[in-house]
Order: sequence, then structure tokens, then C-alpha cells
Amino acid sequence: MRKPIKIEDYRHLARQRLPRMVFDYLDGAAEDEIGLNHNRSALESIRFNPKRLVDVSQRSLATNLFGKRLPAPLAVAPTGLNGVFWPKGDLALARAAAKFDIPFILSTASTASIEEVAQCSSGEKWFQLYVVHRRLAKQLVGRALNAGYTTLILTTDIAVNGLRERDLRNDFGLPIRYTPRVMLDGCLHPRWSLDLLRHGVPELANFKGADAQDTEIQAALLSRQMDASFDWEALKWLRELWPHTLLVKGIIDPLDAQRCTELGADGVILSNHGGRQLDTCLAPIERLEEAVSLTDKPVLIDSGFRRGADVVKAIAMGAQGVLLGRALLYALAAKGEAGVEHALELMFSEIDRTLANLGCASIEDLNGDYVRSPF
Ligand code: FMN
Repeated sequence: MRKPIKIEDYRHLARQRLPRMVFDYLDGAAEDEIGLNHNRSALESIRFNPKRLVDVSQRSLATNLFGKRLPAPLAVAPTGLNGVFWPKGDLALARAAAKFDIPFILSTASTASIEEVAQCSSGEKWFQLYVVHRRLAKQLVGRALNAGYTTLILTTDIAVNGLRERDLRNDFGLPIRYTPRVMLDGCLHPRWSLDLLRHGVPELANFKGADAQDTEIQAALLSRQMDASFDWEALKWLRELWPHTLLVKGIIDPLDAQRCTELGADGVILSNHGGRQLDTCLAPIERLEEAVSLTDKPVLIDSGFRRGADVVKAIAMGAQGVLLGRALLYALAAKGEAGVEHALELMFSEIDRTLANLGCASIEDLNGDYVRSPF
């Protein structure tokens, strides 16, 4: 393929470079993947209502989020196992985000540690928390605080792991199991395999050395399951623990969004985990306007965002920011840090072009009248 000109091109390039089992882990979703496709069709079903004869010769994508001025309402979504897509993938994403001055969100399930990422980039860093065991969560939160992360994000949509059937069929997991099929897959994707040989098999970096003496923590880690008992009371506990901005991710029901902020969260991230957890879930964009109407705190959103126009639609419908997940991972997997930078350039320029043709000079002036949605 010639030079990629859109995120979908990066998806094709990622498919070429990655072994099938790794591409499927990135691209795939839960069960029949109806939720995955629905995220896209919900965004596509929204139409623009442009305004004419507006001076759009000077345009601005800049916006305020949690007291900071951002050049665009974007953040890099937390994603686990980034090191399998590209060597030191978390660092590549963090550095690209810093270059564009947007927040990078490090996953608990990252392949570079909280501290390593803090050292590699001077940009704004947020930490996403999975609660496997409360004592372990407390330690991770303390480490993120010490390392200078400014925002904590609690992910709430993994009570148990989603049934990702592509991963099941491919026997995908860490550590990678070298079955004959996996070896053949690796041989057919030599560039990826050479990188793996050179840099070693990535590991879950934040759990390394986690309380070897604490048998409860070790058992929880071995089970590879989240603490499914985490509830509203536990959210209060976490609020006490974290002194800075706290966001709750994985919210779909607007009443949950309202309850989170009433309990002291500084905002919510509407998300269905990109369709990777509960299949046939509503798309977050379908509940956005109602969630915004029920809380006075920022509502961010992700799941299915592949185009600048998608971002403009969500901002017009009241979101304060959009997290980019697979959109950047495809570019990471295809071309590493340079790919992520280019994908962000594409996003910025698509947002800018959409604003111009919509007749809106500043992203901060967007409102619901610029769109018509069927929901
Ligand atoms: N969300 C988390 O909160 N923590 C994770 O560790 C995490 N890992 C992910 C790994 C992959 C490969 C993908 C694609 C998503 C992951 N997510 C995780 C969900 C993303 O944060 C985000 O909600 C999702 O990617 C948005 O959907 P999109 O990829 O369609 O944009």
C-alpha cells in the first residue's frame, strides 16, 4: 500500500505486519462482535447540519479539560499489552501523545511499568486502574501518585473477562504459547518476529515483583480475574485514596454517570471497551446526550472513533473529550511511534476540515444543533 491516508489504511498495514493471533487480539471483540460493529454504525448514523456564510478562515481545535488547555479534545485510551504490537509500545504511544500535548493513559496491564513510562515522557500522564485485589490496587495507586500521574481512571466494565472468541481460537495470551500454529504464524510475519527476538517477549510490567509474600495477591493475580465485588462503596474507598482527578470508565447508563459524580468522581468516560466485554451493548454515543444532561462534570467518551468527524459529532453532543483506542493501535502496530504521530496528524486535520465545512470556527462553539442523530 502507498502512504496511509486514513486510519483504516493503518488497519490493513497492521494486519500485514502482525501475526494473526496478535492482530485478532487488537481488532477483535466479544462473542459475535455485534457491539463492535454497532459502535461504528451508531457514529455513522449521526448526520451533520452545517451552517453557511460563517467566517471559518481561522479555526481552533483547542479546548479546556480539567483545568488544562489541550490542542484538541483527545487522549490516548488505556490499552493492555501494547508491547506485543511494537517493541516498547507504551513508550512509543506516551511519547507521541506528549509531542501532540494530549494525555496518555497507561493501562494497569501495560508492558512498560508506571515508573518507566513516567521517565520516558514529560507529557501529561493518566493511570488506568484494574482492581484485581484491593491491596494491590492501593499499591498501584500509590505508585502512580509518586510517579506524577495526574489523573486516575477506574475501569468498571470488566467484572469478568469478555469472551473474545478470536483469542480463544488462536490460543492467544501472555506468556505466548509456542504451538506449531503460532510458530508458523510468526514465520509468515518475519518483521514482527525479528522484533520479538531482539527485544524479548513483553510481560505485564506493573505486576512484576508485586508482593511475593502476600499469598492473597498472588492468588488473585494467578486467577487472572478482576475483583468482581467492586461496587459503589468501593468507589468511595478509591475516592478517599486518590487526591487528584478521578474518572470512572466503562459507564453506559446515564444514571450511573450521575451517581459516579455525586460520589465524588470528577468525570466519567462513557465506553463499552470497544465492544470487547458485553456484546450487543448500547454504543456509548447513544447515551451521551442524556449522560451530559444528568451531570455537571465532564463526560468523555470512546468506542469506535476512527475519524475526525466522529470526534466532532461527540463534542457537538456534549462530550468534553474522546479517547482513541484501536485507531492509534493500528498505527502503532504498522509503523511504531512514527505511525502514531501520523495517525494523530490525520485526526487533527480531519477534525479541522470537518469544523471548516460545518461552519464552526472553534471546537468550543460546537453544540447539538450541528448534528442530527436517530437516538
Ligand atoms: N481499557 C482499559 O480500561 N484497560 C485496558 O487495559 C484496555 N486494554 C485494551 C486493549 C486493546 C487491544 C483494546 C483494543 C482496548 C483495550 N481497552 C482497555 C479499551 C480501550 O481503553 C477503549 O475503551 C477502547 O479501545 C475504545 O474502543 P475503540 O478501540 O473502538 O476506539
